[in-house]
Amino acid sequence: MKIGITCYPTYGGSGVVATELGIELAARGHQVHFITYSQPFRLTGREEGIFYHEVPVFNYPLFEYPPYDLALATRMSEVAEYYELDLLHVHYAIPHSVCALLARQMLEKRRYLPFVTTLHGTDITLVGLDRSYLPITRFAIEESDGVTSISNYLREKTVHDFGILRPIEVIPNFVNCDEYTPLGEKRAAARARYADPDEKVLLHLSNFRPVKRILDVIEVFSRIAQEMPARLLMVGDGPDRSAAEYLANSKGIQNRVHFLGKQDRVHELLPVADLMLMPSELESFGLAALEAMACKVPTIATRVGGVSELIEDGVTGRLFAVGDVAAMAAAAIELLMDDSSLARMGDAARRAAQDRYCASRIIPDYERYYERVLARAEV
Ligand code: GMT
Repeated sequence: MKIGITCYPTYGGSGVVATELGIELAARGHQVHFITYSQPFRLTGREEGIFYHEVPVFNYPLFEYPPYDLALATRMSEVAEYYELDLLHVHYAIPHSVCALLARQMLEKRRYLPFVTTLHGTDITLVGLDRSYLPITRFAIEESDGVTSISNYLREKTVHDFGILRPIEVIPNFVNCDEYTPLGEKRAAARARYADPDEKVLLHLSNFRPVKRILDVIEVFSRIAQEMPARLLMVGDGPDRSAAEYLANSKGIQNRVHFLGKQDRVHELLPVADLMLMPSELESFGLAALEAMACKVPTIATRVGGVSELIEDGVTGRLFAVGDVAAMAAAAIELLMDDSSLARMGDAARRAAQDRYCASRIIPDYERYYERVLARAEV
C-alpha cells in the first residue's frame, strides 16, 4: 500500500505513534509518505520506503495567523495525486482530520482518496471540547472513512462527548519490543553514567505540560530521596520545566534531579531506571509507561483515562488517585526496598507489553483496518 501519514512531528505521544507506525509499515513493504511541517523527530531520513514531504506555509503581513491548515490540505492532495497514495492516515484530529477531508474533496472529481483518523487524547478530551473546535472536529470524525482510537476509554469519551454515531475501532498503541528491551549485561555501564551502584534510579518522560503534573514527580521523588539514595532523570522539556527546577531547588534535591532535556534515543535511557513516575492528570493511553514496561520498568501512575487498560495495579505497576503524592511515594519506597517484588513486577510488565502491545501484534491490525477502509471506499 501507499500510505500518507500526517501528525505533529515534534515531541508528543501522537507524533511518536505515527512515526513508529510509518517505520513499521515501511519495514513490512509499504510505501509511507509523511506530510508534516517538519521531519518527525524519530525519523533519521534514511529509512527505506519512507518519504518526507514538508508543508510550506506562506505568510503575509495581513495574516495574524498563517493558514497552516490550508497549506496542509493542499500538500496532502498534491502528494496523494503525484505518488498515487491509496489512503491518508492522520493522527490527532485537530486540524489534521479536517485537512484530510478537504484534500479528499479537492481530488474527488479525479479519484476518491479515503482517510483514516486516529484519535489520541487531548484532541477529544481537551482541545476538541472547546466550542471553537467541537463542531468541525465532530464533522471531520463523522466524515472520515475510518476512525480509530488508542484506548476503550477514548472511544467511549468520543462517543459520549461528541455524540459520534459512526463506529470507532480501538487499536491500542504499540512498542517495538526488540528495540525497547532490558539492557542485560550492558545495563550496569549505562546506569553508571547517571547513578552510583547503591542509588535507585527513577525516571519521568513527557512533554512537561500541566496535564503531566511534573511538580508531583518532584514531590514524590523528594519523599523517596529522604528514605534512600536515589536519582531522578527528567526526560523531555516543556512549559512546566522551570517550575519543576525551582521546586527541586527549594527542596534541596537539585543535585539528585537531572533534567536531560529532549532525548531522541529514549530506548537507551528507559532500561537504566528502576521505576517510572507518571502522575498525570489524564492519559488516554500512557505511551511512556508502555515503553518503560517493555524495558522491564514498572510505573507508578495515576488511575485516569486509559491507564488502567494498560497497567494492572499491583501486577505490572501501581495506580493512585491524581495528586496523592504521599501514597505514590510510599508505594515506590516499598517496591524499591524489595528487589524481588520489583523484579517480579518488571517481568510482568515486560510480559504484558510483549503479549498485548508489541508492534508485531498491532501493526497487522492497522493493515487489516486499512484494507477494510479501502474495500468500503471502492464500493
Ligand atoms: O498529551 C498530549 O498533550 C497529547 C497527545 C500527544 O500528542 O502527545 O498525547 C496523547 O496521545 C498519546 C499517544 O497516543 C497517549 O499516550 C497519551 O496518553 C495522550 N495524552 C493524553 O490523553 C493527555
